[in-house]
Amino acid sequence: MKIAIVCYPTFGGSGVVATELGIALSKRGHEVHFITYKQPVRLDLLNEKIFFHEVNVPEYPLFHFQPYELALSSKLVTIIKAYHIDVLHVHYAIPHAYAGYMAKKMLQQEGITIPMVTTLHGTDITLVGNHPFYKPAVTFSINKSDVVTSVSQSLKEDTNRLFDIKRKIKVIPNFIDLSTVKDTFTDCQRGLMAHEDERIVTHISNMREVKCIPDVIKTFYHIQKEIPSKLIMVGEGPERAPAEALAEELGIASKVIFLGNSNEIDKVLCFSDLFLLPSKAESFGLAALEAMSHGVPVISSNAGGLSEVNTHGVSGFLSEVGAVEEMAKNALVILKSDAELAQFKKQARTQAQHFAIENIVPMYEEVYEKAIRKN
Ligand code: GMT
Repeated sequence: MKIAIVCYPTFGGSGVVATELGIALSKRGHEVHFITYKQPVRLDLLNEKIFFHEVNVPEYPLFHFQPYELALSSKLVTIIKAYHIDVLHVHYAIPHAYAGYMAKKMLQQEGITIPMVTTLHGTDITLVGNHPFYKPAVTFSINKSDVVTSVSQSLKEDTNRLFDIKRKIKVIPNFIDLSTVKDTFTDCQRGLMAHEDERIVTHISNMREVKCIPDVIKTFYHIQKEIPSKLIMVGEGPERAPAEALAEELGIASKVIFLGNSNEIDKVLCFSDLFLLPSKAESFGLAALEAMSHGVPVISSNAGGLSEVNTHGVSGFLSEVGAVEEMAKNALVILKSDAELAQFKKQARTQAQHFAIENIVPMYEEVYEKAIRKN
């Protein structure tokens, strides 16, 4: 098949899933065309099966907001025609499903029909899409998609609760390519981050309000009172500076290391003992799955789809949003002894296998094939 993928090229989970999916599809013989405004961060290989088409939005002083949807839908029309694309897969409803629908309509005028698959990722539904400013357009473009998928059962339920959706939503969970997960790194730099006797606790996110960054710092505050430990914070976002200030205020700044954005999270996860994800909303929690695949147990909230990924008492523990003391208590259960930690690490890795890429990618292939047949 010839598949066009539209996604955000940044560090967010939806872009990561879209990129990994495209790479996996290309390895299975499909031709994949990424269409977005920048080369996706995880897309480091372009070859005869993987193409990248940049959407350019020239600055024009008349526009207070540059019309990205317009540029994207025009680019889609051009690429779909030039490469005879069979199926369009848009990740994240806003504004991709909207632009995709416009492209479909333009192509129809020329006698070309193409099915559009829309994958809902979370904030496009629970936070941004649900805002009255966007809701009518988001509802419309979801209903106009030929197939709608969501990354968890929880997100499917949220979508049906918050929007008037006429389409059946198919759940296709996010996935992980375990073959690329390295158990050992020759250059694993644990020694640069912590002393031999210290546990390493990690958090990775875009540091937005929804991630409850103060709860990460507070949970770690309770942990480090009981056991020698360090907290590694990976990512950038508006909550980073307040988190640095909070660490300072709590007197733990020397134990909290902010690394900024990184393309090498596997190198951080290889020396991590525990992952914290106390978000107040999380459709899936790809970062938690990535941690688990590296054998890092997860202490998370029970928001959204997190309970579909992290199993309480097995791959880690779940608590109510904001229950920082309980999260710290659970963290200490895991971290207190080498034997307990080893057991949870093993269980986390086993749990991650439920989301192995080889089980999930065929589900998308089936969706594409059906959509093309019905087109
Ligand atoms: O978590 C974010 O803020 C980024 C966001 C995105 O759109 O990239 O992540 C969402 O999609 C990921 C991939 O499907 C999910 O793993 C995240 O749970 C989801 N985030 C939220 O629902 C807050």
